[in-house]
Amino acid sequence: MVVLISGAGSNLRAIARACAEQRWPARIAAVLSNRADAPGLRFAAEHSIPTEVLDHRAAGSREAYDAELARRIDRHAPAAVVLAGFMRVLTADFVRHYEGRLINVHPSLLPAFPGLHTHRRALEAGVKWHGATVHLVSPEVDAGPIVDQAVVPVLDDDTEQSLAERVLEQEHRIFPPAVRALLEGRLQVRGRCVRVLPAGPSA
Ligand code: NHR
Ligand code: GAR
Repeated sequence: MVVLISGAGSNLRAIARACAEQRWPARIAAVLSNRADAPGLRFAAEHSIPTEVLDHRAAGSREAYDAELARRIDRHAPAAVVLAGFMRVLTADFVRHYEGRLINVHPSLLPAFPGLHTHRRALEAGVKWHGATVHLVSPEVDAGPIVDQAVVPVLDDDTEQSLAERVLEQEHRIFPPAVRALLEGRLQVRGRCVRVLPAGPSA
C-alpha cells in the first residue's frame, strides 16, 4: 500500500504497527506527503519506509498535482492507497483511477460534518455524540461508502483538542482493520453500503 499524509502521521503509525504485529500479507511501499514538514515523514524514515514529498504549492493546478501524485503512486503498483490525514481534496480523475482501493479516515460521524474543522463544528452544533468514519473515497468529498464508524461522547467541558484526542484514539482502533479488510478483498460494496466480511483464521 501507499500511504498519503499531511501531518502527524499517528494513523500511519497505527497501520504500520498492525501490519507488522499481525503479519499482514502487505507492506507500506511508500509514504507520500504534500508537506515537507509533516512529522509523520520522520516516523516513516525511522522505519525504513521510503518517503516522498510533493508540495501542492509548486503545482500549476489541482489536475497537474494529482497527475504527478498518481504517477508517483503508480510506480509502486499498490493494492491500496490510504489517506491518513491527507489534507488535499483530490480530483475526480484521481479518485476514479483508484476506485475501490482508495480509503480515508475522517474525524466525524459522516454524513455529519464532512470537510474541515469537524471537532469545532461538532462542539458548535452541540451534538452529544461524535466520532470517526472510515470510508472508500468517492469524487464527492467525504461521501463515499462507509466501511466503519466509532462513536465517542461529547463532554460538557470538551475543547476542540480534548475532543480531537478522543476521536483520534478511535481512528487508530478502526482504521487498521478496515485497511486490512480492503487489502484482503473482504469489502463487499453495493451502492453506498459496505459489508465487511470476517477475516480468515489467523495463525
Ligand atoms: N478527495 C475526494 N475527491 N474525495 C474525498 O472523499 C476526499 C478527498 C481528499 C481528501 C480527506 C478529507 C477528510 O477526511 C479526503 C477525502 C481535505 C479537505 C479540504 O478541504 C476536505 C476533506 C478532506 C481532506 N482541503 C483543502 C483543499 O483545498 C485544503 C486544506 C489544507 O490544506 O489544510 O484541498 O476530511
Ligand atoms: C486525523 O484526525 C484524521 O482523521 C484527520 O486528520 C488527523 C490526522 O492525524 N483528517 C482530516 O482532517 C482530513 N481532512 P494523523 O496525522 O496523526 O493521522
